[in-house]
Amino acid sequence: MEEAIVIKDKKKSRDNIDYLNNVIEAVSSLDFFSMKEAIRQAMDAKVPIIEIVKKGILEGLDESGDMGLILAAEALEGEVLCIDEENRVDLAESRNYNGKVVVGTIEGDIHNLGKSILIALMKSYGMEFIDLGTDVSPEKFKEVAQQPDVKVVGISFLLSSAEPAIKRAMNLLKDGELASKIKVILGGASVSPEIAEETNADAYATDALQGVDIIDNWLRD
Ligand code: B12
Repeated sequence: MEEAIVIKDKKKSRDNIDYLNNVIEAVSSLDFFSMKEAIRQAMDAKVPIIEIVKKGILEGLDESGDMGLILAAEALEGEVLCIDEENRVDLAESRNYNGKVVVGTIEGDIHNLGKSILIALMKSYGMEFIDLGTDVSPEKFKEVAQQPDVKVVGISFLLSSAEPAIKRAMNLLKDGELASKIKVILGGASVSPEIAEETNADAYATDALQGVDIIDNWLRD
């Protein structure tokens, strides 16, 4: 408790680098509550989320490995759920996006941490999205993509055994009128240029930072 007060007192004199160093340190320490606190403080100080991810969490992960990665993604997700209009600081001016993004992890796959990071970034950009969760059937992706305001579908894919489901989903999404209404981006550790090409995906990203920039461009077309 006392420590939290000391940290707050120092807040004004620190710049973004100090906040980011705190995030790196917290992630390296594998202490979940320190991670949440460091992420929250950086957000309160209006350090852009994209920087928190890129120059904080991802740097800290170099030292903390898989367990750090799991905890950090969970911590980020928790804090990012609290982002409101005022805290959308990543962009100099607010952008008028035309359309929503649907995101989900493909059927058979329950990994959700990468998707959470993507959502955190989308939220900080002020994008509207529908999160379908994990283990999402190709039919469900199609059903929701048909909603009139949906313009982008993002599919997360970590398990290589889910490849047949990815292909099925892409067949449904790239069929008929739906194909010209929406764009599809594949993401996650199992994505490859070959799969993206073979399935006619509009884009792929193995990194949420690239992914959010691609989506940002599409929603402003
Ligand atoms: C954490 C984890 C788990 C956790 C998941 C917890 C959770 N809530 O998500 C648990 C323990 C549940 C788990 C279970 C399993 N796992 Co696992 N898991 C991992 C691990 C260690 C990290 C994955 C992760 O969260 N990464 C962190 C995030 C931030 O990275 P990311 O997902 O790649 O996302 C980034 C980008 O890819 C991108 N991104 C992700 N999605 C999207 C989507 C879009 C649209 C865009 C644009 C970008 C994007 O943005 C993120 C940030 O840049 C990986 C190994 C590794 N180091 O990658 C294995 C791994 C993915 N798991 C694996 C396996 C095999 C399993 C199990 C089958 C194990 C088992 N025998 O039970 C089960 C499968 C359960 C299932 N049905 O899905 C294998 C997959 C191998 C393969 N190629 O198929 C891996 C690679 C481990 C290994 N080396 O064998 N796992």
